[in-house]
Amino acid sequence: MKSLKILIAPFVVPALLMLAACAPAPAPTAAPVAQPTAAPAAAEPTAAPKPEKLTVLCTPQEDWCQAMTKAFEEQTGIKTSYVRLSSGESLAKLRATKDNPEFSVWWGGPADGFVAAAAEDLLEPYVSPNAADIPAAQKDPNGIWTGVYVGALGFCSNKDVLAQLGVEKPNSWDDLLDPKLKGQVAIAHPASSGTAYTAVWTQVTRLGGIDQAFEYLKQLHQNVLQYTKSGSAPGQMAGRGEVAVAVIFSHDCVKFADEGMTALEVSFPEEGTGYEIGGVALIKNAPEPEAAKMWIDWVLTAQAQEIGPTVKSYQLPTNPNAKVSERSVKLSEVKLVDYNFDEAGKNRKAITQRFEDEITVAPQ
Ligand code: S7P
Repeated sequence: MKSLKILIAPFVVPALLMLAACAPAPAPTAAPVAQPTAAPAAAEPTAAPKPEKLTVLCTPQEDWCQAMTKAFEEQTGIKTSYVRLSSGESLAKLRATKDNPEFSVWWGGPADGFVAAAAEDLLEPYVSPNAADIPAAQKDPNGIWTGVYVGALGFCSNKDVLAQLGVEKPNSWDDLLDPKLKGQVAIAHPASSGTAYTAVWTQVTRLGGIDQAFEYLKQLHQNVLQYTKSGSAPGQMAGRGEVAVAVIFSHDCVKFADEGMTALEVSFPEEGTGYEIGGVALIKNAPEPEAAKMWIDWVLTAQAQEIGPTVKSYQLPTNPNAKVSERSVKLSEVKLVDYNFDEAGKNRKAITQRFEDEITVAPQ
């Protein structure tokens, strides 16, 4: 029987280690909302009118999107609405509405999705003054995207189902290939889901190439019951006992367990796992650019980054002054692969197409 091992990360970037080790910040009492700094080149001496509304493209969990937009609206008076879409869906939406964008800012989802969007000229660089607080490894130096949270990918298992199957909690990527787990693994489709794409790029990184990753994914396909649209949905399937193991971000598994799916437990692969830097970015030709910049300034503050745990979203904050929930999985406690967000983002289109062509159509 394998035991769960929590290993010290040899590859995690020093800035991430610093993040995990940071001390709790003082309570964020009445922190002022940062104001956008970049004045137009030929600014008139009169003050610009206050933005009235903002539409956010929101990728994390629905309740976090709600809590964030509500808090921003209360603090700024800007009428703020959102639409929740998965990462790949967000990319497709931005692509389809490129000439007439519906959204001004994209908040949440792994950074490689933002890299992919930038490669298609869908984003507008914006270096927030508050980005100075965010570690260099967690932001694009040119302000294409800035990190707002981080979290590790993991296995989210239903211990009752595992017990019925006579299978131990998985501690390795190869454990997911156990024939006893046929039809018992769920993961999202990487074309729609940033979570699933993180899982795919993790294979590329740990196995040393795209072809090798597809070899593994073909084997895994034999045990996969379903590729869902949303990245966290497999965790809920495991929570309901529909499958034994879900491959999702570990913080989503903790959230579902805290919300009542008490048979769920998190484990990590000993070989190393991938992680995300959740990003925020200004959308090119945004209809509400000033409000979008105010949103970006605000989501980088410690105060805004402490809202997540109030709705059981336990991603780690990127602002070192934000308090870290004791329910958060610290990256320093997990063995991570050397995840290259730029490379992952640049390869996203080709890899997701190949996944569609080679994996989803393959017999089981
Ligand atoms: O649920 C929160 C979270 O896991 O969702 C984001 C995720 O990538 C979006 O969902 P998709 O996988 O469906 O794209 C993560 O950034 C975030 O931590």
